[in-house]
Amino acid sequence: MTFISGEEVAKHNTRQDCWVIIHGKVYDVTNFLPEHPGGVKVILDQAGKDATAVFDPIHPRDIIETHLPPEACLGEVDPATLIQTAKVKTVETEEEKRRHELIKKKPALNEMLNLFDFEAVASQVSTAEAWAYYNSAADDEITHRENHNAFHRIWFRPRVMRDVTHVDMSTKILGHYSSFPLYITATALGKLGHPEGEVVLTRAAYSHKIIQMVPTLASCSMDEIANVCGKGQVLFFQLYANQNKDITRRVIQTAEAKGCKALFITVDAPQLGRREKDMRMKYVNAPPDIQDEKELNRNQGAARAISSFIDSGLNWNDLEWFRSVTSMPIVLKGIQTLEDAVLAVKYGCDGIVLSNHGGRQLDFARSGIEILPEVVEGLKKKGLLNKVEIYVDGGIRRGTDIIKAIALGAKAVGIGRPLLYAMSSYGQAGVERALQLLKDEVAICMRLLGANTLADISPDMVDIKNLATHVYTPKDYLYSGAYERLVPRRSKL
Ligand code: 173
Repeated sequence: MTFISGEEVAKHNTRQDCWVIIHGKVYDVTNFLPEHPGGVKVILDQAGKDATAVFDPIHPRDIIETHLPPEACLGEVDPATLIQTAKVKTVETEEEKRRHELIKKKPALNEMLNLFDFEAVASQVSTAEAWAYYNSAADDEITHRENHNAFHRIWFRPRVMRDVTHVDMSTKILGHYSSFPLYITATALGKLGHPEGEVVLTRAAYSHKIIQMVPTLASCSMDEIANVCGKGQVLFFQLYANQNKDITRRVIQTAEAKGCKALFITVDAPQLGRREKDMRMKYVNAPPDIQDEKELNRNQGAARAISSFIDSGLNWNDLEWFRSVTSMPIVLKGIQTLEDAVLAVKYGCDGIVLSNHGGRQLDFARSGIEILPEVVEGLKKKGLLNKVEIYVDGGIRRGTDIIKAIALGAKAVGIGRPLLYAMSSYGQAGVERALQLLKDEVAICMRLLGANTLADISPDMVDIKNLATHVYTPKDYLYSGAYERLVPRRSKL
């Protein structure tokens, strides 16, 4: 292996001649620049430098081997010069200093009593970028808040005088055992929240015997995730279809070969929603030389930076092609109407997720839980209900939320952000505790409802007469913050 000095690397810092250091290796990425899904600019910012810290949270380790020809690796950087780079890096910003103080003061894990506690801690101890990316949602974030609020419009009709000494909350999702009716849904960029990324969730899923859906845009590679799986652990795979069908095929087939048991195709994101918290973060952090309009358009937050590969042409006719490249069951993630639920069944899908992408896509999309009765009733009328499993995600924060979804006909629910918050603030132990808290809440809720098993939780145990009534006008924080009240002028007379 050739050794190259840091000074030498630094000379290759232009669009015509661009080298970067990643994990101690020097790469010539000049020819790759136009192909980078995140755009040229983000790489050019790192030209001639050690890009590892910027690279790691976004990319799985094996992406270099899969995207760059072997000759792009020019050698290893001289370790002596790397030490210098590391020294420069350890200068802490004020923001980081404050964060490290807060980390020292964070409550003990056993003080976390519900998922909101984790969210509160994560908002303090996460890096500004991680918080902006995980917490952000579309436009005025009205759907984001509505996702949880909708559960407040469902009330219980508990049954009493039943022997509830034993409760069994286990179920099967697409035929696979799950200790309770919840799976970890796909969320991108795990390493923003924790240096190890998604494998933290994989390990916690195993210890709780639940299923994890692996995201296309994980920070860990499929290999890294499969390698930490326990015996018999089940993974599903979430797909963002690539405009290049060969890549899509390869991604699906790799997931299947690594043992994933179902393909969840995301159908609600042909274009990424505007997540302004995320976008603003990049604006603040952008170096002064790219704070002009033209460059800013390319620099619209972590999500948009890596989303340009997504196929906005995805349509119902593609389902036949998906069937031809995989034998995994196919589930559409992001169904939001009965009409599309019917089409999903007609096109032979095995499941649907009623989801609005955690409120990150179309603001004013209804919550999954609100759509559930409409879909269940409609499919039942058409004799199609037994053809698909129905899942709901968005806004699940309590055991009672899970039971409400089960009562209304969901097979299971997905959960995303809350576990990222638990992971960002307390690592694997945090995720395990968050899941345990949910399990405890589910058990209590079942007992107090008079249900021994999930099958005993029936639609007549919930009162949904107000579910679809949006009686309260959602608060529009941006509008209210900007609105100037009309103050009548007082006459001086
Ligand atoms: O919600 C998201 O942030 C998301 O799904 C996504 C999509 C494309 C790139 C990065 C994240």
